[in-house]
Amino acid sequence: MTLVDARIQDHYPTRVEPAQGRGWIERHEPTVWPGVAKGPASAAELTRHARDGFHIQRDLLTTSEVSAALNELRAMVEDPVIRADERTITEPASDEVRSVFDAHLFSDRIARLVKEPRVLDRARQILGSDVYVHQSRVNFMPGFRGNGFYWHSDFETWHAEDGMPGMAAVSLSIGLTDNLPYNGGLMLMPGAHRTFVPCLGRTPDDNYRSSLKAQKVGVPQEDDIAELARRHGIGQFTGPSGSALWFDCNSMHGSGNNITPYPRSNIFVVFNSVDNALVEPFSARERRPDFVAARDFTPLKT
Ligand code: 6CS
Ligand code: FE
Repeated sequence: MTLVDARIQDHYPTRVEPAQGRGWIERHEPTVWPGVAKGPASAAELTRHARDGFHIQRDLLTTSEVSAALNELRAMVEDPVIRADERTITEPASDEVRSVFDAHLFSDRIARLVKEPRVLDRARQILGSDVYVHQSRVNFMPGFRGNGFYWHSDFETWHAEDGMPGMAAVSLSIGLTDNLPYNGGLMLMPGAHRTFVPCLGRTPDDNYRSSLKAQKVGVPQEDDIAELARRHGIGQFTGPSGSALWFDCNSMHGSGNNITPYPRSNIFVVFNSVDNALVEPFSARERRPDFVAARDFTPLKT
C-alpha cells in the first residue's frame, strides 16, 4: 500500500498487476505550456516540440565549452572519492562509470550552465512557469562496453517512484561527444509522448539500486512498444558534440549498446515545473533518494 495523499488523484496508474489491465491513457497536460511568452525557443521549435515531444537545439555549447566540460568530467570520475560515491553508477558488466548523478552539484560549470538564459529560459518557456532541477546526471556511455537504456518513459518512473503528479517536466541532453546512429544515439518515437503506457509489476524496494544500471520494472510490454512504433515510427537524436536534445518527460525513448570505440557522453538535466512538485510515490513504498529525485523545489533564477 503506498502512502499517497488521497487529495492527489493518480491520473496515471502504473506498476499494475496483469488482471488490472493496462489500457493506454491519453495525456491530460499540454506539452508546451502557456504562461511564459518570451524565451530563446522559436515558434517553429515550440511547434515541433509540441508535435513530436522533442526538438533539437544545435550548437548549444561551443567547441571550447564542450572540451572544457568533458575534460573536467573525465577527470572527476578518475577521483576515487567520486567513484566510491553512491551517486556514481557503474556499468552492469564492468566497473566503467555509467553515470554520475547530481552533476549540477558536483560541477560548478554545470551549475552555472543550468541557470544561463540559453538553458533556463528555454525550459521555462516550455513549462510555462518557474522550474527547478528534478535530477541531473552525466551519462558516459563509454566505448566498447557502454550499455544502452531499454525503451521507457521517464515520467512513468518519476510518477511511480518519485511522486511526480503530472507531465510538466522536460529533459535536456547535451552531447559532450558526437551522438551517432551507431554509438548509442538516443531513439525516440515522435508523438508517443501524448500516450501514457501503464507498466506491469510492483516496484521492488530500493529499485533504483538496480534500475539505474538496467531497468527491468517500469518498462512497457513488447506489444505496447510495437504498437507505438507502428503509429509513430522511431527517430533518433544525432549530432556533433555541443548539440542538445530537449525531450518531454513522457517521451518513449531508449538507446542501444555502444560497441564502437566512440563514447557517447552527455550531460542530462531534468527541469520540473514548480507547479508540479513531487508528492509521495504513486507506486512505490518509499521515496527515492534526493540525488535521483530532488525535493528542494526552489525556483532556479538566472
Ligand atoms: O530512473 C530515473 O530517474 C532515470 N532512468 C532512466 C532510464 N531515464 C531517466 C532517469 O535518468
Ligand atoms: Fe530515460
